Amino acid sequence: MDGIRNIVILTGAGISAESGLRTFRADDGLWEDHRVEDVASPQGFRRDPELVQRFYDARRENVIAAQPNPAHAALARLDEAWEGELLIVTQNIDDLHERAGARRVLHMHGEALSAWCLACDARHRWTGTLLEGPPCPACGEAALRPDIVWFGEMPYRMDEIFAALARADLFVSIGTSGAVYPAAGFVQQAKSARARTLELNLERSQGSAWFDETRLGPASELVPAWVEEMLG
Ligand code: BJW
Repeated sequence: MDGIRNIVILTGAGISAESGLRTFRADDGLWEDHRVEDVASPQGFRRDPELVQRFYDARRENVIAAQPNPAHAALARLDEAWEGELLIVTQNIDDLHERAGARRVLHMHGEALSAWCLACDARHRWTGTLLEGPPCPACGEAALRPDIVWFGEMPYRMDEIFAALARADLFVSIGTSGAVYPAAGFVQQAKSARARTLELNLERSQGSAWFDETRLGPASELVPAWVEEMLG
C-alpha cells in the first residue's frame, strides 16, 4: 500500500480465538455462560466479588496456558520491520501480542496478568489467583481487583489512542465485533483523519460499512497474508 507511514491496528478477541481463548459474543462465547453485568461491571464486583475473582482467576489461567498463533506472530514481524509509526491497540487482556514479540502494544481494556490495589492504587504483575484475597505487595491491604476495564469504566490511555488515530494513514481492525465503544468508533475517527480503513474478521462486524475494505476469514490466514503485502 503506497503512501502509508502511520498505522493503527485494533485487535479483539477474534485474533486470540485460534490460540484457544474464547471470544465473548459467539454462540459458545464467554457471555453464554456469564451475565455481562455480573462479571464485567463495577456493580457486579461490589455485589459478588467472589464470582468476579473466580471468573478472572480462570481467565488468567487460560491466558497463561495459551500460545500466540500465526496472526500474533505476523503482527510482531510487522512491528519489528515497520519504520513508520505503528500502534497495536488491543482490547484483549491476554499477553499474546507481547509473547509473539510485538513491542508497540497498548492494552485499552487492561491485562489479565495485572492486579490493581483499590487501597493504594498500585499495580502488580499477577500470575496467581485473587480469590483468597492476598495482601497487596505495596501496602498490605487485601484490596486487589483484576486490572480490567469493565463496562462504565474509562478505557486506558485514550489520549494516546486518539492522537495515534489522528495521525494514521491506515487503520486496520482485526477480530472484533464492533459491539463495544469507544473501540467501535475508532474506524470513524480514523476516517475523519483521512486514513484508509481495512477490516480483517471471520464475519462482518457491526461497523463493517465504515471500512473501505473488508476481508473475511480466520485471522491466522488473513493477518500473515496482509503483513506479507505490507512488507513485500
Ligand atoms: C474471528 C475469529 C478468527 C472469531 N479470526 N476473527 C454508546 C456509545 C458509546 C458508548 C456506549 C454506548 N452505549 C453504552 C456505552 C458504553 C459501553 C458500551 O460500549 N456498551 C455497549 C454494549 C454498547 N462501553 C463502556 O462502558 C466502555 N467505557 C466507556 O465507554 O467509558 C466512557 C468513555 C467515553 C468516551 C471516550 C472514552 C470512554 C468500557 C468497555 C469495557 C469493555 N470490557 C470488556 C470486558 C473486559 C475485558 C475482559 O474481560 O476480557 O472487554 S467487554 C468485552 O467486549 C471485552 C472485549 O474487549 C470487548 C470487545 O469484544 P470483542 O473483542 O469485539 O469480542 P467479540 O466476541 O464481541 O467479537 C469477536 C469477533 O472476532 C467476532 O466478530 C468474530 O466473528 C471474530 N472472530 N474467531 C478472525 N479465528
